[in-house]
Amino acid sequence: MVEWAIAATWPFGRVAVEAGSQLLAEGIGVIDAVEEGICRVEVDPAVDSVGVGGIPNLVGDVELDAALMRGSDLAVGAVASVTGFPNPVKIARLVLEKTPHHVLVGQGAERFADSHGLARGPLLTGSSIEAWNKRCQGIGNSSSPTGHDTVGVVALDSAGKIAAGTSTSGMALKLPGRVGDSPLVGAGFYADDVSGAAVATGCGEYIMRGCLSFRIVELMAAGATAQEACEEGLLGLIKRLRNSVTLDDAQEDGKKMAVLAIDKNGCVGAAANHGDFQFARTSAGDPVIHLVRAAKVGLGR
Ligand code: SD4
Repeated sequence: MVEWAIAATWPFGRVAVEAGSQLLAEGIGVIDAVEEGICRVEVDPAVDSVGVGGIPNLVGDVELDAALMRGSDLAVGAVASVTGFPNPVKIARLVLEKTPHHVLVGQGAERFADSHGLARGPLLTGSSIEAWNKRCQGIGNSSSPTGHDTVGVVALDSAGKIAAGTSTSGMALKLPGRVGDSPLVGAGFYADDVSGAAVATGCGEYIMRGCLSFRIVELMAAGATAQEACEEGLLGLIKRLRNSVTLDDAQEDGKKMAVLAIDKNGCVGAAANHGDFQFARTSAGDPVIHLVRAAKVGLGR
């Protein structure tokens, strides 16, 4: 029997790790643990970039992206541009389990969620409306697409099964219908029991150009540790894009990227092109929730 382990992006991922680890400790399957962990973050109105209280798009609607991937058979469920549902990851789970498809968007996803009786609920909160107004006026945060964080969760259960999941309101002031990396398999997430799982957070437009999560899982498949894979994968993308964009040591929010991975032994790694990325993790062997600052990678120019 392997030892379970779970990790989630950002300090707000602590509640995901808390909830998910309880299930893993009880022997509940990894996809349930990942989904439940993400659900907890989605319904927390204090997290201003995921689910309820998430960042509105350009016209003031909260459009959510979410996904789940099961590493045993590479099955995926994802939704994009969904409004009116506090838990888009629950829709993603239903897509994975109840349809022959992998991705549903917008109204189609919402109708599907209704047909399965998922709860609708308001996403805008007083503070998200206030933040949106300020952004539109260029107060505080600039009117550039700043302000965006994804909850990404990777986990291994005691049966050796791996899963990954994501949920986000995407980039602030995004165009209606804009889809980021978070619901795109291989870009924002990937999971394969044979080698490991990875999730990404940050500028989706750059992350998807490198299929970053898939790349990191492939590096683990080739023998890299989770830490080595995160550093090499992210640095490789930074190098590859350096002629068109400067992603090294990103100071601007809109250029930040970070990755988090778990290998098939439950070892966790992370990397970012800035110094602000922290993640939460715990495991059966060390059942305390640690908040860890990720290694910063860059070209050092
Ligand atoms: C997106 N990657 O929609 C997401 C946003 C994010 O940290 O994670 N920001 O592009």
